Amino acid sequence: MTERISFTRYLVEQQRDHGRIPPQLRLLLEVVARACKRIALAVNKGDLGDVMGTASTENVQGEVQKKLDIIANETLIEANEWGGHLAAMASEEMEGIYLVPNRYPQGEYLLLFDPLDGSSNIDVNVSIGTIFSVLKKPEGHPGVHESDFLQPGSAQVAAGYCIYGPQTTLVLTVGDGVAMFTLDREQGSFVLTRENIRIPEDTKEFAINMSNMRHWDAPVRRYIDECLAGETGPRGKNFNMRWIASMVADVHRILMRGGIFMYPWDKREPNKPGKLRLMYEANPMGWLVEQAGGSATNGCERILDVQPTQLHQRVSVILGSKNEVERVTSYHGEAGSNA
Ligand code: P6P
Repeated sequence: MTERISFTRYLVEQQRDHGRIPPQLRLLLEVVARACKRIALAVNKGDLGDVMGTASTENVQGEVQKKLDIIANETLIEANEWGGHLAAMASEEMEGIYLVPNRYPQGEYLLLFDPLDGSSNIDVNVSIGTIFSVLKKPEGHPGVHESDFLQPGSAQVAAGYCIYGPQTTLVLTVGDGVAMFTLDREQGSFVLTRENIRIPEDTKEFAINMSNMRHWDAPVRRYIDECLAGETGPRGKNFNMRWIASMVADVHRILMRGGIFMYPWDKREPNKPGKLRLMYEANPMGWLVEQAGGSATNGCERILDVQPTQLHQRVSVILGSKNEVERVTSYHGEAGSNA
């Protein structure tokens, strides 16, 4: 039985007893957790607050912003800009990086986030979430530039998400496995409810948007066709399918019971490697999955080894149960296909 300690105590013990995180990173993560609590309050208001529906603006991705996208983004910026832990932030909702204003002390960390992932589900009351990733600012030069963010996922010092679902649950890794914290609304704090999460290496459950099937390349088509063939096919077992269209919710399910999640390259936009963003979706989720014993690739190489060239670059994502991810990746290898 996991001892129900607070998020703060967990971080203090990671700092003091395990030497995993320095004080400044601990304080940063506590600020992010508090911001997620405030976002949860706004999300939970629904139609009772003026938070539903779309704003009259588009984000850098050209996507119409939901009011809650903007609220979540502003909440994370306001919570993090004054603390002295950060040098700058980057968000799916902002084209350029956000430098900590000069009136505040500059810190040594870079925070990246998708403030509200899955926001197409907001108006239909389906789970959504905040995804975050923490990097260290490179030393040796004054100021902060966008290029400082362009580090591979293997350089992350912390990564996690907060899922706003039937429970509000914060999931975190600092490189010592994956821990989950459930928001206790009576005391207003996150409480450790699971740790040392392990993803089963095999699964019978895949997550992919099947409506794109005609656009996939051959290795993905082969893998899904084999799953659909069931116990009489080459896999010798029947598969189930789930697709929530909210990466946070699909990844959370995989952390809880296994599975494979795929958003692969497809020929609709051949020059784009995929839909999902590397820096603040695939990298944090990829590290969490690896820390829980799973795998995360772009079809050809480990997600965390991809060297970023642009802040908002996209990537194909295949992550989850190790043996299934390796199978799909081997099919790509056989086909010599692009990622
Ligand atoms: P589709 C949400 O917009 C998102 O970025 C991920 O959270 C999710 O997995 C994916 O896109 C859903 O994409 O094309 O199925 O709507």
